[in-house]
Amino acid sequence: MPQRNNSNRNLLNTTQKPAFDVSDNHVNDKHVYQTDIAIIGAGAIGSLLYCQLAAIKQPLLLTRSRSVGATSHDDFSTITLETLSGDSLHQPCIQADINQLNKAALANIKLVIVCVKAYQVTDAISSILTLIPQGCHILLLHNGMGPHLQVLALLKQQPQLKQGLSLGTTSQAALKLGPLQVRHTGKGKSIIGHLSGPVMPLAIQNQLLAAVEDMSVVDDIVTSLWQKLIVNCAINPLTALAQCANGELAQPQYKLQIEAITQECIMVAKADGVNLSLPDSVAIINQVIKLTANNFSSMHQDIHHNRKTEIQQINGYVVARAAHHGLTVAMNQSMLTKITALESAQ
Ligand code: KPL
Repeated sequence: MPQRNNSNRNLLNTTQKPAFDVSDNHVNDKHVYQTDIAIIGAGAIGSLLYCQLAAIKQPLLLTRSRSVGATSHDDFSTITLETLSGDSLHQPCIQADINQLNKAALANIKLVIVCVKAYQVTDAISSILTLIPQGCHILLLHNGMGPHLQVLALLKQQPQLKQGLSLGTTSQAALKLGPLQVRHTGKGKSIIGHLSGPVMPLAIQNQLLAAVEDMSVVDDIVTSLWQKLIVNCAINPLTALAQCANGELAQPQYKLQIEAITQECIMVAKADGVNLSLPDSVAIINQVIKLTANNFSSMHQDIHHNRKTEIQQINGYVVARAAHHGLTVAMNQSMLTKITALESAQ
């Protein structure tokens, strides 16, 4: 069991300036959050990022209902992070229900980090778009690809909002232990990069880079996301179908399937203008299999817990882009069909 360390890190007991400048408990025009970064989504990665940012500057956690740990009249609660070394860090958590917010409350927000599941991104953006201030930057951080195209279309409809869009991905691993309790289970690189509109304000970007260990900015985020997508296209459905940990895919019987999935992805990426190498991609997949040997992929866990998976934004994205270019991707199609069948059987 990780050692508990409740003594000196409970920031709720400090005299820190509150990040919320009102005294009553109802969201109305007088409420203005004094934070400049908001995170949408209190899943494992959203909660982990929240804690990592909170160590530097108080962010705001936006969810669809404050049932994630707070009572309906309680915007202030505590979020607990179990660190890689087993310590428990307790930090103040300021959260709000997206459905109860108004524009004034978010007037100071300069960056919204969207950490919901890939299939929830468009809805989350639609809910928040009219609430965030003009020029507020949006960073999408989710598995798979595709939602960025819908978000780009939404932003195009409202050019007067001047919202910049960045994309990112993280290989940090985390496990949600409870409503406001998360365990950091693995180190990993995180990357972000600009996609459209005004760039992320430098001061905000620097806060993010300072808060998240091993996070960097890349010039060509779409290529990096394709590279990550290929890893997910191979590992996620195969582990979900075989109900195994990632390490099991090192067995020789998976070699041909992994290569076939990868080869198709590379063909489609190329048609999309992204050049990736087959040997390099297979080597990266094998490295991830080795490094995360004891982990269960997110799709394995989703199937295991009878949850909707991100198959449409993983192999489904490759199938959709292949169809767009008139290409055939039998292996990715087969993964999509099999996982969709598993989901509907649930
Ligand atoms: O991102 C992942 C996932 O599980 O979704 C991998 C890289 C496959 C690690 O488990």
